[in-house]
Amino acid sequence: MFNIILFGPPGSGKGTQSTKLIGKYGLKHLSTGDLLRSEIAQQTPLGLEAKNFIDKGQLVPDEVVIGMISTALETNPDVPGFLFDGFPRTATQAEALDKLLQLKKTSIAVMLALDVSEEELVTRLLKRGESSGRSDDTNESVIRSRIEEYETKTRAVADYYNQFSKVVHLKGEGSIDEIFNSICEEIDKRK
Ligand code: B4P
Repeated sequence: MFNIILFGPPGSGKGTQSTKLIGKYGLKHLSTGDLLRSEIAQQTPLGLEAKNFIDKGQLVPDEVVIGMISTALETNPDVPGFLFDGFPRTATQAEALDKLLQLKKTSIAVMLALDVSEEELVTRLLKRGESSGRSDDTNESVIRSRIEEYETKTRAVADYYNQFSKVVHLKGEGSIDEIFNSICEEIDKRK
């Protein structure tokens, strides 16, 4: 199995690049953002709980997202590998993921971190908010809260994987294809 994490602040292009990467490498895409939005759309108890956090620009509690990922790993036993997008977002989630992957006798090959300036992130997310209908993209103060959550809680995930020399930083500004090519170069070195 070949597993990668696509990492970066909100709006850094994780979702955009993931769509292209699964097409090329056949990995199973696990986006906690997409899974949570699907729970919200179906108005499940989990979705109703998650919505309260997402609408404020806050992270959803660790136990909720770890449970969702655990189920997704169990229900996809025969895939060539996973592409984790937007997960893990806290050090607790990173430790839980390592344990879950150990049970499957596999691990993370590399964490690819997209670096983008804060002003560019805000511009991209407000632009997406014009058409996406996403409650967390339309209000600048909610977007700033999401970036703050990233700075205070999510950056620690890079420190966690740095201990194992698994982090590669890539420029997340430029054309979508330029960024895609630089991600593929890093994956191809390791496959
Ligand atoms: P996510 O769904 O993960 O959303 P994101 O971080 O906003 O998006 P991403 O980085 O994928 O941006 P995209 O490619 O779409 O999370 C949403 C919320 O869910 C979180 O705030 C949190 O509340 C909750 N959540 C999710 N996972 C969680 C977890 N593990 N733990 C706790 N809570 C969790 O790109 C954004 C925009 O930029 C798009 O419009 C795109 O077209 C544009 N763009 C992309 N690349 C570009 C480029 N190169 N140039 C110009 N524009 C570009």
